[in-house]
Amino acid sequence: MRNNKTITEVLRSLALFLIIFACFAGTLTSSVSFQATAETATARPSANGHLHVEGTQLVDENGEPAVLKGISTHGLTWYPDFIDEDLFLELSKQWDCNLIRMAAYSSEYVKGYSQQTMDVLFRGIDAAISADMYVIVDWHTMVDEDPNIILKQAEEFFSSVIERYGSCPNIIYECCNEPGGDWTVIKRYCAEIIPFIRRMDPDSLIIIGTANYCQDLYYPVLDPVAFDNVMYSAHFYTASHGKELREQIEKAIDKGLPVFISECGLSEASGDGGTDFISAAQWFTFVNENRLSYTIWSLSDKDETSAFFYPGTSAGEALDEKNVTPVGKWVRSLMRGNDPFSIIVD
Ligand code: IDC
Repeated sequence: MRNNKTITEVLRSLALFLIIFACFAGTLTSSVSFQATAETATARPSANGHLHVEGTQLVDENGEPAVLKGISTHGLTWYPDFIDEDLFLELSKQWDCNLIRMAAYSSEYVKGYSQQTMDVLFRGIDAAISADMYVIVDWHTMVDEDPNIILKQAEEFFSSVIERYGSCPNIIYECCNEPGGDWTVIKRYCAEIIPFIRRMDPDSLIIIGTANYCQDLYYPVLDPVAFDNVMYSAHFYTASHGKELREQIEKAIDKGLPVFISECGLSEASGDGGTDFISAAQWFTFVNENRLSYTIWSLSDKDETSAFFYPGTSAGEALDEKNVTPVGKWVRSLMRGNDPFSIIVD
């Protein structure tokens, strides 16, 4: 028994070493591999490699359009059990997700939970890599935080990731989620953090959080950052936001702004309250028509409407039918490529 455990531990360490080595060598081979099809226009790191931005479109290593669709975790230190290798593999294979976003709350990191944050984050990145998914490393600042004030911690956070994974094609950086302050404040932060990341990972794709809960794209349209290969985030919650925000996003894209829906939800903006699946169908029809990439909140069993699993669900049983909430079922159907207006959940 003891010997078996030791052998498993050795094999696990060896596997991790190989993954990290492959990332550094730029020849990642994951335990599963998928081929993107024209119908879904999705992308997989093993087939499509490093992504970058051309005009307003995300494209793969060969310049072909790439669409990422996936799931956002809840706070990494609050729901660590769902950061699980087997679960990620199932989400990748059974739910057809090619993206997972790791929400590392900066408030937790600065409050003394930096080690816990990094442990769970690394476990999640490893799991995403072995499931052949792209992974967003999200420095999850909130609207009441000026990201400039915690710049040093942000630098420490991103450099730990890059030191470990190098220039891994799976990894996308979200330099801030829903930052506090107006666009001038956010732009000042970008002027520091983007060159910092790029010094270590020059070709990296970076998502920038915009003002007012990522619902204010006009300022970046008028006054974009001075770096290429960046996308600006827009966030929506289907029971709170509608046509007005869609029109704003569409106008921003028309004006040449590359937009990434780094977070959205099927509840009210609080993460709880009612659901609105008609609005969800309208939103995701819009998202698909514009070939936007997105993640949906949240991979958790928190007692709130936006969660995919009922309270008390364990990671091992998360995808069992009885544990998946109506929001989780809707998301699963969407991921599998169904027309948003055809999705009916009980
Ligand atoms: C919410 C969670 C909720 C938690 C709260 C505060 O759903 O359980 O108590 O954060 O930490 C966002 C944020 C995201 C929010 C989510 C729902 O990026 O952190 O999560 N939301 O309110 N922007 C718009 C909505």
